[in-house]
Amino acid sequence: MGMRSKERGLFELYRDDPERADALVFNRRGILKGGALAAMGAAVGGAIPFSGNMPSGFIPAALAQGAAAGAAPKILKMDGKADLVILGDKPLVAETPEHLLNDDITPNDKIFVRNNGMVPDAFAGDPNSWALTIDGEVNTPLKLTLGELKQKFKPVTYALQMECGGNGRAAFEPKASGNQWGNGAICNARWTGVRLKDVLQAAGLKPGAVYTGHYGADPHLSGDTSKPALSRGVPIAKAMDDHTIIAFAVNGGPIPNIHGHPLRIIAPGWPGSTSQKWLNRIWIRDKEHDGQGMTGTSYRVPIKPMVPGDKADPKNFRILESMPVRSIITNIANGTELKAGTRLVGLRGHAWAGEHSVSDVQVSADYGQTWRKAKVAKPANKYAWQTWTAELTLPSEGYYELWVKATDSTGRSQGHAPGHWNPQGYNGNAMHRVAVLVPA
Ligand SMILES: Nc1nc2c(c(=O)[nH]1)N[C@H]1C(S)=C(S)[C@@H](COP(=O)(O)O)O[C@H]1N2
Ligand SMILES: [Mo]
Repeated sequence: MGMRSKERGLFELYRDDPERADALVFNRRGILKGGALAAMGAAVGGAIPFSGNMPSGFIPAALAQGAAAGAAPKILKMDGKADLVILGDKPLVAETPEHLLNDDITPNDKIFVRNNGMVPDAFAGDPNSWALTIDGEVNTPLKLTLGELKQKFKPVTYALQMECGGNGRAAFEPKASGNQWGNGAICNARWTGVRLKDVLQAAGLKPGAVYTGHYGADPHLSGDTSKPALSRGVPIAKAMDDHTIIAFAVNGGPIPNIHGHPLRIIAPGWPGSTSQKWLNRIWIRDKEHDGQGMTGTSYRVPIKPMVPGDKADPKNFRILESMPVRSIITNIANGTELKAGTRLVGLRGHAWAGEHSVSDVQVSADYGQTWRKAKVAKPANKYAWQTWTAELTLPSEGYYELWVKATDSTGRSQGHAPGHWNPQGYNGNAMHRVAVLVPA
């Protein structure tokens, strides 16, 4: 980690007052100033061969992410979990740094953690005795134990993305409220369960069925047991998708308690909040569900562009459904010092696009002046992320940023800053940037 804390001053200035840092470093036409170029080079730990391509207002990845002196990330210490970065303790929220997501199938220890309430005590009974109620707009309300679910319905196993609605939020400027996720609120594990569709067909949907409402056993943060910590849902069409499942296993074993043991929904490609953990009730609604997390501007995005920083009028918002296209570099950590003399860099990572597939991935080492196409693999199944590989050539020693951007099957891509600012920072899919240093 040779490029950390080379010069504390500029690190801290970029962290605390990026605008002033920018004014100090760039001149009014947005070109790096001579003395400042040297200062920035010192701050990032090496000369910057492609500094001429850096746009004004640009915060180098080495300074924008990772820990500056005195702000070391808090690492989750939990049995069965890798070194995730804690974003909040109450409720417990922890991000998987991008470079820990290199596996094609995310192992349990690397699944990010997002809670809205308290983590319930692990269910002490026989998991097969856990009960799930299906009621509301159905002909036959059902109360099924997990054992009965397994007996009555066909099990399916898929690799499925599960991504928090706020993934990428940290890139918004001005800051959006909520957990300041980098790009690590994503996992692609192999989930086993039964199709929600099969269970809803067994209950028989009434013609008035419009939306699902999900409930789990986790207590509200306030301790008030009459309030659910979170209760979101999906339109019936999404509930009837073959890949929306009620999962009782992940990666071949029971779901760990922190991830919703013994039963949860996985509604892939949609905000993770629709994937209810510790699931004990699905209420079929005759209107859009209005549970905890469904109203106001929660998990909602503006229907027309907002002035960044403006106050929101919930009237102009719609529910966030498909997650946006995103790509990450997973084989090199941000802030890596490569071997002296390195010129050819092999890159690898994943890309995904909510309801859509990824049609193109490109990488750049010169701040987006030139791009190289990556090889993109097909997904294991619909809603699995896609693994990509690429190579980049570096002309000399110095400080570089490796950038990646993906384009989805509808032509949407990623900018180097998140567009369409919104107060809670959804749909922020800025390119992932990884700073590397090639020492002299
Ligand atoms: N019961 C319950 N389910 C929940 C949540 C919660 O707080 N309570 N958080 C949701 C959110 S916002 C996300 S992103 C995912 C995270 O799942 P994970 O912690 O297994 O990664 O769970 C969802 N399901
Ligand atoms: Mo989330």
